[in-house]
Amino acid sequence: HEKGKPQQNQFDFKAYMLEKIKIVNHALDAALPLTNPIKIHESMRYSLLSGGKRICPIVCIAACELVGGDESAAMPSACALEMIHAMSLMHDDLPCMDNDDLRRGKPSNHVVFGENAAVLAGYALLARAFEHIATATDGVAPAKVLRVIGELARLIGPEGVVAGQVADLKCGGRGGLDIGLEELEYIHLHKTAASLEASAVAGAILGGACEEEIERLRKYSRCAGLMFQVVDDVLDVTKSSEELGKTCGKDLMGNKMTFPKLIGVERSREYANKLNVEAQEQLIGFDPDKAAPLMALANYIAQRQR
Ligand code: GRG
Repeated sequence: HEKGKPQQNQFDFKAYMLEKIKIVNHALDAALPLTNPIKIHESMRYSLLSGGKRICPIVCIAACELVGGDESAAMPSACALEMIHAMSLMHDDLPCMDNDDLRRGKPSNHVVFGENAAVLAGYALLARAFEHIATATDGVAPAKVLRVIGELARLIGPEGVVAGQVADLKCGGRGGLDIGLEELEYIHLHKTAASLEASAVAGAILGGACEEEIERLRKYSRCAGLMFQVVDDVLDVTKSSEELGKTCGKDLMGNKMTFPKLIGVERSREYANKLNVEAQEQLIGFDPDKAAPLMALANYIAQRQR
């Protein structure tokens, strides 16, 4: 390959993602068979297997492989992370939370199965996620599996994703427009970045990373997670108004604080770029071939158009 060109330019990110999405989808299907009680399993499978970019599972697997582990060591945790992601989206869509009737272009879980089924299926997915890590992880020292369970529970629990959701609902309740940068970052570091952090840290632990590597991957994922939200906010204001009306009609009313509202579109773009650089800096020192997927993933988050 050409001299002096960064390795990630040669890396076929699209092919990598499509391949990993296929493997993850297959593992998810197998991890949650349709058994009794049928309705609750249908509801769980509806949200788990209805598309999605599978970013958390792929980060988990990529972090594991980056530090020299096998994909198989990370797969049960990768599936668990997607189960948790699916349950958080289901519960987020409920009338008592964000009250969204559409998810991924399809009717939300509670619209199809009813509110009580969506609440129960969410709890069931959360429990199943931890059961799956504990029972399906193979070839990894038990102490590592325990540490993964502890990290994951902490990052999605009352001081993690739940704390982010609480802060988000609280500021939405008072109109949402009187918060500052620090509070907005708090919300997104907890609501969005924490599950990416759990994914990278779990993958690193399962792959046999040393403490320094774990902390680098933690920082990478926090930067990438925050960047995801900054870019999302920028896309919301730059999308054509027609498309905006279709995809996020609620935000059109404007009672939600976003990075562009707080610091403007241009500075939001600069901030996203800064977070991308900071994320990628964490990967310096790793084998560049092995770091290519996470490098490319950060670029993808920075550059995505929808
Ligand atoms: C106990 C985990 C847990 C949650 C309960 C409901 C709730 C508390 C939290 C809501 C968290 C939430 C909805 C965060 C947003 C996460 C996010 C970035 C969603 C969009 O992710 P994408 O774009 O979605 O990766 P796809 O469709 O690609 O999977």
